[in-house]
Amino acid sequence: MADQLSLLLDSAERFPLPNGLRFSYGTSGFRSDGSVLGSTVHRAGIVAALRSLKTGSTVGLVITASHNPVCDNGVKIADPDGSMMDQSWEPFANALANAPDPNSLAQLVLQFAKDEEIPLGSGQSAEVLLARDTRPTGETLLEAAKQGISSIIGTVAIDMGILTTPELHWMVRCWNNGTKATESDYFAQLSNSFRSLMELAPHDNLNFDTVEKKLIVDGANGVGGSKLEEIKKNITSLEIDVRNSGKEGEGLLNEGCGADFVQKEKFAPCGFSLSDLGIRCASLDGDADRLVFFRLIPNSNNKIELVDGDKILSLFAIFIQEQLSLLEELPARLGVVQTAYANGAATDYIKNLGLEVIFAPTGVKYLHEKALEYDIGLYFEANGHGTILFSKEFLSQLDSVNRELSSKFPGSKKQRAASRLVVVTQLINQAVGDALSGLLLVEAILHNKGWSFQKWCNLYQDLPSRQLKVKVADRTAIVTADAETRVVKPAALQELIDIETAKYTHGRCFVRPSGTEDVVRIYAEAATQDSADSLANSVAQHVNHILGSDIKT
Ligand code: G16
Repeated sequence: MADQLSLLLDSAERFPLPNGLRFSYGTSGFRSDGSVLGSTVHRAGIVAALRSLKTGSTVGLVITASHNPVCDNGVKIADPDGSMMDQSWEPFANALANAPDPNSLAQLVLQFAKDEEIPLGSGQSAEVLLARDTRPTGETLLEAAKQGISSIIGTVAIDMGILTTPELHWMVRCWNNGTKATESDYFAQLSNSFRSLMELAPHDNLNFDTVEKKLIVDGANGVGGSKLEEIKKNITSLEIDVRNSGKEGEGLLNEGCGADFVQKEKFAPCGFSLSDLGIRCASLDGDADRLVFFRLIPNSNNKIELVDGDKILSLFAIFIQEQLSLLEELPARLGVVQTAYANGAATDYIKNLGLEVIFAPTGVKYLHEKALEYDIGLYFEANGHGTILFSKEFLSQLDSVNRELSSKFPGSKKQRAASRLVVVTQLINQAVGDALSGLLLVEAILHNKGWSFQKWCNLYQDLPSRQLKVKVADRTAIVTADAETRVVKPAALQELIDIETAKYTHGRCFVRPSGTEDVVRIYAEAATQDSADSLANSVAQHVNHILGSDIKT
């Protein structure tokens, strides 16, 4: 233990806590300006190493600030199954990130190891897979993470390179399932399963719309564009044109582009113009864990028709439900998880499909947890972050049904439905929301259904909505409840929101502190766009008045 203590002290000495700053493991790990994150990432490395020791499995650590501006950076930890780190470890991660000096840091580690019965210094080995996105501060922070990891005796850090967040999560899951998968395995899995699903499209549907082969993808000038360029080399049935791929001269990460910009502003990203009218387009965020689709509206100054996470979710739900309806021998409990940001029209639509819908607070870690309660759990945030989870039991039943049908009734409708489901389980990234795997699944489903983009858009009409953000002195002054639909502190704010909301037909409004930016977010929905705008604005004024702020869209 003496060796362990001195190793920790030496290492921590090199990464002092910046003066006057506090760090908190938020919606998606630690985030801040990249230049102040050295100590935080170093300490996150220690947390990851301990997590690996505790679980006796490989864990992951990824350095990214996803949709945030290029000057920001962040770090998140992936658990052995590829999901976000168990929330019960967040208080320790927070305490460690804010430990004032090496001594208190080392004491926290030793005490936590004792409390959690972590075999620290016992000779047990541990392993952390590392990745980062393309941010300029990434390389230095990666080094900080490596040093944090190697300050726990017996832990090995394996650098997997520049990856999307979902790639790293997927690899962690594979490594713990016995396959030391690399990036080329990821590319192969996505392109092979995409091809298989395309080939499983029914040939007997004469009512097919023509599904345009061309797709333009906005890569947010992040890490996803170049990965998609690789994947598309093995895909012939789609013509993918990647824009904002992060190459020299194409623009800044997430600036005027990317899924967050497209979904919130409802404008085409930079690099898109009138010559793209009529073409199906998609947008990834900076680390390619979010996905939305859109199409330019003619004569509208670059306004777009948006297909957000809710509509992606609806498409996935319909497709899975359709396959299951052909397979009465495969009963499954399907559940859909959304957040308060889900458009009211989307929730109604999914409920009308006969599906169970439940709500979770913002942040995939919360949605993922709920989706695990079903045989098939589909979750999506309106911002395009989501995936589909299949329980182990369901997967094994599906496998045996598929084998039996393939041997007894090859080529039958039922057998093809079972095969489609099998391929969906391979194409979708079950570790975490993944824009690239989601994008290919959308494309393959549209092809299977013979649906044009228009038909998909027409599934239901979104209620008009508006999102605003307000910079406040202390966003933590807002405390919410009921999956963020109500403010419990300050209580006066909720009373004002209720009064404003009651003024509008189909009015709905909530506010919440962001977990990734220093702002309070406001969401409003109403029967008309003017009403949604006006509701959002008046609530923003109240937030402004109560908390002292500065309104931003
Ligand atoms: C992260 C989470 C998302 C969540 C978003 C919310 O996104 O991964 O699940 O929806 O934060 O951000 P905020 O709390 O600021 O509204 P990302 O893409 O930045 O990792």
